[in-house]
Amino acid sequence: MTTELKAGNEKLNRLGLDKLDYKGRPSTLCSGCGHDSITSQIINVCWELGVDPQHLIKMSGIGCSSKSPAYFMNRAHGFNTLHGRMPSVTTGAMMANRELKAIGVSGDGDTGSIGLGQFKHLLRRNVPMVYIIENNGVYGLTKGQFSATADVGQKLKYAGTNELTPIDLCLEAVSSDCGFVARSFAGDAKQVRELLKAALSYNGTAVLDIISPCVTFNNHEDSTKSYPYGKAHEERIHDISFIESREEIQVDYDPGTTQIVQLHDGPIIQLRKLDEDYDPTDRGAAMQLLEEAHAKQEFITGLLYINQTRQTLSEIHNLPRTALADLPSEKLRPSKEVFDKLIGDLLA
Ligand SMILES: Cc1ncc(C[n+]2csc(CCOP(=O)(O)OP(=O)(O)O)c2C)c(N)n1
Ligand code: SF4
Ligand SMILES: [Mg+2]
Repeated sequence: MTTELKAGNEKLNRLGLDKLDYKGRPSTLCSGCGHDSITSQIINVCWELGVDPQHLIKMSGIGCSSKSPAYFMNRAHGFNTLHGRMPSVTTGAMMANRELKAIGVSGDGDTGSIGLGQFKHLLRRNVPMVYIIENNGVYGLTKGQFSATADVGQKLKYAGTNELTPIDLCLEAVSSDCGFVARSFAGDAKQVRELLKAALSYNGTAVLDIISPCVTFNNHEDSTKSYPYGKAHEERIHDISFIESREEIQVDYDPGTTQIVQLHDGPIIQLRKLDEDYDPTDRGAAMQLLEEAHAKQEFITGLLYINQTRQTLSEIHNLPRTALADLPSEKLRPSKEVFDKLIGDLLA
């Protein structure tokens, strides 16, 4: 158990913090917006896992989704960057202090339209962070224009008909060999919660593409990003449970029905197979599943791909555990000899 009772029956997590300590400001989003459901699960999971708010950075771009970090974890640091530029700012922050934990919240426009190049390079670099895309198929903040994930042929009252083929952000992530790729639905609180826990325990970039309906501009029955569509069509490729390493591990093992994935530092993800016989460590299978789902207009959710063999950017560059700001200047600056050699080489 990660929670304990203190006198007065108030629940505290292992840092001695109450769930209220993980909340943010009151949301200003439309009532019923999927983004707020995701925020609630971030609060629940961070409290339950005992994530230290003072070592967490909340990063975002611009959009209704990108406003979400204001609504969770008041005690954490936050940076609302420019539209589509959250990946590069987060890369810089994680290079400066690899001991931080980063949660980025972005939108389908922020990631799939203006920020697609930044997104791909973040994945290529394997910057350690949880990257949440609150995917509603529209630019909610600027009043409902189609985004790059909108379905071809979709009609909206004000935006007209979308003529362009959608970008599948999970497919983009798998093709960049991102080591943790999952899709979920804001209306499926349990799955969002378990995937968030696993993503927070993953060492590298963990992408969660969460279909998060915009109740104001894109919640019609024929939209694949709506509550009615999600509720009627969600097909989970497995049931997922996350088991922390400090808990006693009791796996209900029924051969052929569960798949165990052990993360590097101990925690376990247990996947219970539903109809599909699906192996999330097979990159080709992940791409095929996504292609097939796209062709058949299926809304599949779950952990699509996991690969724990890639080094993170901090590991590749052998960064010190100490934040750069805390290193003494003699460790940050090259010595005179090294500097002279460098200049000499450049002039040669
Ligand atoms: C450089 C730049 N271009 C365009 C905009 C206008 N703009 C603000 S938010 C946004 C789209 C947001 O859509 P999305 O990321 O899907 O977030 P949502 O509001 O749907 O959650 C756009 C185009 C901007 N702020 N900056
Ligand atoms: S406009 Fe859409 S995305 Fe923005 S807060 Fe309202 S429901 Fe949410
Ligand atoms: Mg959007």
